[in-house]
Order: sequence, then C-alpha cells, then structure tokens
Amino acid sequence: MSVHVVAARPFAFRFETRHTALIVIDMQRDFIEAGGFGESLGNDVSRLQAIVPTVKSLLFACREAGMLVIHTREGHRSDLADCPPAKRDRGSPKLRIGEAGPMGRLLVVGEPGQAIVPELLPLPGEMVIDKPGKGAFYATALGAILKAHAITHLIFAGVTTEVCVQTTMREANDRGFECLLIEDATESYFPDFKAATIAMIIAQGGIVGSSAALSELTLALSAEPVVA
Ligand code: C5J
Repeated sequence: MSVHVVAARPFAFRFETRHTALIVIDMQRDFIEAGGFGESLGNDVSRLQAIVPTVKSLLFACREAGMLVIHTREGHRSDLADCPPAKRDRGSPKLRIGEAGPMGRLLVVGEPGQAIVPELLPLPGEMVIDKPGKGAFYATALGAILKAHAITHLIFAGVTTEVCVQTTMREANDRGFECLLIEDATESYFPDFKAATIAMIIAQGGIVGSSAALSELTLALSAEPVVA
C-alpha cells in the first residue's frame, strides 16, 4: 500500500491515489460569471472568480497523480419538475431558476450558464454529475460511481463552501468516506461563511473531515509515498 500523507488540520489525511477521487463542485458560469444565478441573488461573483486558477492547479495535480476526477453541476430539468417551490421561490432574485438571463435559463441543464467555466472544463473521460440539490449524492449516481471505482477517500473543491461543498462533504462523511477540503480551492460569496464552514468541518477532532491548503496536497503528492 503506497500512502500519501497531507499535513491537514486537525489530522493528517492519509490516502492512496487509486482509492481517492477529486470532486470539484459546481464551478459553473451560473455561479461564477456576471449574469448568472449567483449574481441574480445579489452576490458579488468576483470572490468566486478568484479561485479559478487554484482549482485549475488542483485539477492538474490530481490528474497528474492519476486520481479519479469528478465534476458536479447544479441544474434542473427544463420542465423544472426537480426544482421544488421550496427552492425556486426563495429570496427576491432578479431572475428565478428557469427564467431566461444573458446565459440562457438559470440553472437549467444544457443552458450556457449551467456549463462549467471554460478554464476548468472536464477532460474527455472525466465524469460530470448534474445534481438538482445542494448535496451531490442526492438524486444522482455519485454513490454508485464511487463504489464501482473502489473510492474510499474524497478531496473537495468548488463553490460555494457553505452550501453545496459543505452539504456534499457531510453527505460523504455519513456514507463513510474520508474527506479533505482544499481550503484555497473553495469559496463563498460571504467570507465569514467560508471561515465558519471550515471551522465547523474540522471542529471536534474533524467531525466532518480535515482541511488543507493546495500547497500541502501538492507537497504530499511530490513526496515519496509511505509504504504501509
Ligand atoms: C448555491 C452552490 N449556493 N453550488 N449552490 O446555491 O453552492
């Protein structure tokens, strides 16, 4: 067994690349670019744009290490049958989910705004999971896909930290996966929420998982694996 060890908080994340997947959550134009769903809710999207280069470096590192890479996209059927009023009617956005904006219908599968930003496009063969909820396990094949690939460890990045990233990480932890959040490869429209989410994840000895900077992961990948 060749194990890499990341100096994560509050405990070291020990993983084998063949049993580990990178999950990049919702790095979509609708959250990151002007004119999308995130901006329609009144958010400043520039905070999310700022992490794109770090997520790109993370993707490069995990691809180079031969890890399974999975991308998720939040999105709904064009008839919105999978978008309940409890989701669609929230807040006072300029445009609601399903309404037409400059990048097409907001958060509808296949519309230009629902796509992953061009800098982070999946490579041929990488899986893309469209999810109607905040958690990536809800109403998707993610659990079955991870089982089929014998994945036991997950590395998380993407947006937003306290909504879809945290929800998915909690779902994963409940399903028995060891979870690591790459803290400079995730972002929120609200800096306090990002900090609070990381604090909640790693509190109580790492109740949901552990957290590390990308540099700590790349250092672990460049070091000789420990033979256990
Ligand atoms: C939100 C997400 N924030 N991907 N979605 O509605 O975090």
